[in-house]
Amino acid sequence: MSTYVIGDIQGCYKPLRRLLTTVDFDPLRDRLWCVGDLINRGPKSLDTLRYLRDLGSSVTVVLGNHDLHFLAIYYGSGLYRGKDTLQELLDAPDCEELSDWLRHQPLAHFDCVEHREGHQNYLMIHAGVAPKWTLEKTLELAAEVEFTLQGPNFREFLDQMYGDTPKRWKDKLVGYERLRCITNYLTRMRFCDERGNLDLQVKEGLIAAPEGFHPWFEFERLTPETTILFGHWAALEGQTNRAHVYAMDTGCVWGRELSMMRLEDHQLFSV
Ligand SMILES: [Mn+2]
Repeated sequence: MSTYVIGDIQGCYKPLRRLLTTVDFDPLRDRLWCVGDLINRGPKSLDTLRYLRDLGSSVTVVLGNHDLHFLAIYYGSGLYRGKDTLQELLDAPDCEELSDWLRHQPLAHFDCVEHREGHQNYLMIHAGVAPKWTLEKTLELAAEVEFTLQGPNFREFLDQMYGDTPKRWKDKLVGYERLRCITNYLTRMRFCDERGNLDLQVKEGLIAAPEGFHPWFEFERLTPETTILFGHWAALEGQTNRAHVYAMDTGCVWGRELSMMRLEDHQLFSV
């Protein structure tokens, strides 16, 4: 059995299938972890979502900003944007089932994987974790959003989800401001400052850091006990310059590569 973590697929169904073929991926034996942004911007969101859903218990997904954006559109609160490529999915006869499956996926996933030299803990999130969050806190806060997204008020949450404020995490935040803030850290963050103030505008690589801001992973406190797997930031081109922090988005949807890492030996594969 092998466990593979794959970068942002964004509807790039053919590269996904090609990459899985190169490692002879077998859903009866192997596991596939997806860092989120399964769909949108690429050409085949419907095929991608059907395929991943049909992998059943052999797939583990965390939700990305594009996945949440799709849910907001489908359930009526999000506006379809010019660059979105979700129409085929929205028109599909099984869109309801696929949306329901997506809505029940987590925003953070923690697990232990056996290596040749023992075992390693992994945390997978789409974007990042706030500076002062511990592992336990990250999982608890993610669960608050998951609980809402899977509960009776999920439409109201999707309505309230958009927005760049609050700029910074505070334990005393309540209601939808609290849930929006958690969601922004876990699914949208690239740069923040040491107090956790978010910059949600800059999308380029490390040299584009606004004054006083740094990549979020310069502040994280989870490594080396836990290895972090994330996507969302294609401009990093897979490089974080930090041990135990793996940037899996290598910009397949922008004509670059789809990347995957085998967790048992950290071997990389890409198409
Ligand atoms: Mn993203």
